[in-house]
Amino acid sequence: MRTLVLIKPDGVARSKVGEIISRFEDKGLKVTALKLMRLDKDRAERHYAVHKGKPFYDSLLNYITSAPLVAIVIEGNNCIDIVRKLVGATNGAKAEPGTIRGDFSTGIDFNLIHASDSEDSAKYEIPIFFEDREILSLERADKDWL
Ligand code: FUP
Repeated sequence: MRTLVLIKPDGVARSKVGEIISRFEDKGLKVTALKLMRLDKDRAERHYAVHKGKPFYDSLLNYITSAPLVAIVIEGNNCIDIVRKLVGATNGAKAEPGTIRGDFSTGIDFNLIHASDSEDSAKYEIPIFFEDREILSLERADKDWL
């Protein structure tokens, strides 16, 4: 199973890339693709197509394209649910302490991170950021313990 994680422009600008990736690695998940990139408007519109027409859509697009982000493919058992739990509630003010948003965000406008919410979403979102050949097949050295 795969999921897409984005460390959004605030997470990159606030130098939280290492800490955020560590949370997924510490949990026992695998990073199988990783890219620092500036998202163009076309890809941002595809990624957030489900939110088109909503009041926050334009500001969301501005935010996600405003500066570099880090796109990551994560793999592992139940990775979609596990990653969503580690990320926390959408609004950082409501997210539990110990989650990424709960620890680093105070609101909904800048909430540091995106994570696919279902297998269908992951299958839709991953190709927006990565070609198949950019997602590597690799094993963790500690795989027998995870
Ligand atoms: P999440 O799955 O937790 O990332 O949240 P959503 O897919 O519902 O929303 C995507 C992004 O839209 C959020 F990260 C922030 C933004 N958003 C708002 O700005 N206002 C809202 O009311 C809902 C979402």
